[in-house]
Amino acid sequence: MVIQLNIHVWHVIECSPRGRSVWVPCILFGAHSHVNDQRHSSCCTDLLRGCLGSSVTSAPGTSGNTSTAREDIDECSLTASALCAYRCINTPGTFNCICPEEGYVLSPNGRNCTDLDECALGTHNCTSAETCFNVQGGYKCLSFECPANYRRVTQTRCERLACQDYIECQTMPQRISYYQLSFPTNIRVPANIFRISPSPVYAGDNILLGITGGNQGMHFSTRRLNNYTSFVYLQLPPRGPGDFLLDVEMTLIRHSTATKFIARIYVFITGPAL
Ligand SMILES: [Ca+2]
Repeated sequence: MVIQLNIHVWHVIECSPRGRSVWVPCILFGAHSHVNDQRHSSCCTDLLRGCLGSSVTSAPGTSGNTSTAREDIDECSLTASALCAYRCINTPGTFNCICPEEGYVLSPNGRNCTDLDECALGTHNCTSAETCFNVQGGYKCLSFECPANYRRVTQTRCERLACQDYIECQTMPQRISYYQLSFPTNIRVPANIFRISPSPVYAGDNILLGITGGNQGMHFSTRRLNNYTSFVYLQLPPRGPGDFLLDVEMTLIRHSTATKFIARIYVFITGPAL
């Protein structure tokens, strides 16, 4: 038997191997909503009639009761959390998923929202002196500044020009490097987010790592893997989306000489994927 759902009813009941029934959107079965799988047909017939009542019709050419009733079902209220990743809009006879007005486009499955990469699309408004960095639901315009007595060697790296004496050479970072990363608020903690190690590594190298700025709320900390490898990690779950610019200082002790390096890490915590 082929059961055809009335086109105004966008749900079908799926019969699981254990005999339980669950609501699933008809879209999973295609636009025509045919339930022609033998796995479904035997047990779903009665369930469909029982739950959807007069809205179920039999396909032409098959036996069965036929009704022309057209009662709208508010799919959004029935399964509000399951149908749409962001927001469900009920309409007569069906429903639509929508996405936030900016930063997303509806995914091909009609339920999820895909982030727009404004940097790749060229729809950002960053200046020519800034670098565009794509994040979930938006983008960031970043500027990588080199302080006095440093020269820019790449777009994201500054090298110290000179140091006057031994003390200054020990305390003034030799290099300042910029990095950027992003993750959603529902990240599981603790989570390593950044690995730091000298390159290349020599026998006897030892590094000390510390966060010297930007760690509002003490969300981040450092931990050591071995003498020459450490991590910056997220130790507290984010309370919501937020931006950080962490200053992470690495002191490399090599052949009894200490050299400082600074990693400036932009961290963008965004809302969860839609
Ligand atoms: Ca984006």
